[in-house]
Amino acid sequence: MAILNVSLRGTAASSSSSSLPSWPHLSNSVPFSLSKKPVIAKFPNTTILSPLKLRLQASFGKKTRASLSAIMATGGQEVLPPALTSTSDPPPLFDGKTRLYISYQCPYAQRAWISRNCKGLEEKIQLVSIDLQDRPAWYKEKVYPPNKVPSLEHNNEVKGESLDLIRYIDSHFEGPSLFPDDPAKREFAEELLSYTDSFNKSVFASFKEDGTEAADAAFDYIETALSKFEDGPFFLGTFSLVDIAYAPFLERFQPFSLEVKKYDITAGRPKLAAWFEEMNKNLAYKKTRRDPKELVESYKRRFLAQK
Ligand SMILES: N[C@@H](CCC(=O)N[C@@H](CS)C(=O)NCC(=O)O)C(=O)O
Repeated sequence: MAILNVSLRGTAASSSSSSLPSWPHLSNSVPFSLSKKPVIAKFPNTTILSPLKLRLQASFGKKTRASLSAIMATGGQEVLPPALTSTSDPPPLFDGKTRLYISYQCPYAQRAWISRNCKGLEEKIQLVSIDLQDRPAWYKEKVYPPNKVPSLEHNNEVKGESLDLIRYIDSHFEGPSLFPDDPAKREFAEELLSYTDSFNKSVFASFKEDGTEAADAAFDYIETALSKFEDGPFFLGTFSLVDIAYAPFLERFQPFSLEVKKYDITAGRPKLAAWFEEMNKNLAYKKTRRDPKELVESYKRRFLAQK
């Protein structure tokens, strides 16, 4: 087993051109192994293999990898690894591979996952799923001290924060650019990206109240934003990181509002309705989508229990 000792580079200043925080990795000596307790989540467009199937698949070696590439190239199903738990060993950290640590349930992680898929990086950036309810200690200790997902292991550093990561993935890897060159669009992109947190907060606040006033204003803002550029149905006209930043949250807000608040967020908002329609045609995004029923149930537990 290879033991890799790597020098400390603990500060953000020493990280690459980006201003993202990065964490040093100390050493790695533990082999990757599969979780004993797989979490099988439901995805309309994706398969999560059971550990047994995954082992079998690994043993098929190159041939399987080739067919996996073929599956990806044809835009078919991606085989997702099971979530790692407190009993799982870490992957062979800092071995030169690029890994995106996510939770399949996390909308922030989903942003980075969509960006990876949109750039066609399924084979270059390996997904590592973490069970947040039963988190492996090594994740905090060796990978990402803030102990949240998403994080990206790349070039012997680990970076986090979803909005920083989607920019990082876009600018540090090959694949179609997800950020426009046009200065007016770039400026609007910055405005929309900095609005995401307050947008989410307004909607979350409305979920804990009886009315929909707080959410109305937030969704109206989105409708107006979607009307600004007319060269396509997306926030900046054409598809971009802004759509990726909002999609995981809008994906949850729509079915929850409809079922629990009896509030159709697309009613009277034709641009938002068209945005959902176009987003749902995007295969890279669809592969990350959760079962809407599951999303609604999880939001019910989170918001209705507190009322
Ligand atoms: N601001 C962070 C938020 C990430 C975040 O809160 N992730 C959640 C899962 S959805 C998490 O890791 N929670 C674990 C914890 O807070 O201990 C980002 O945008 O990446």
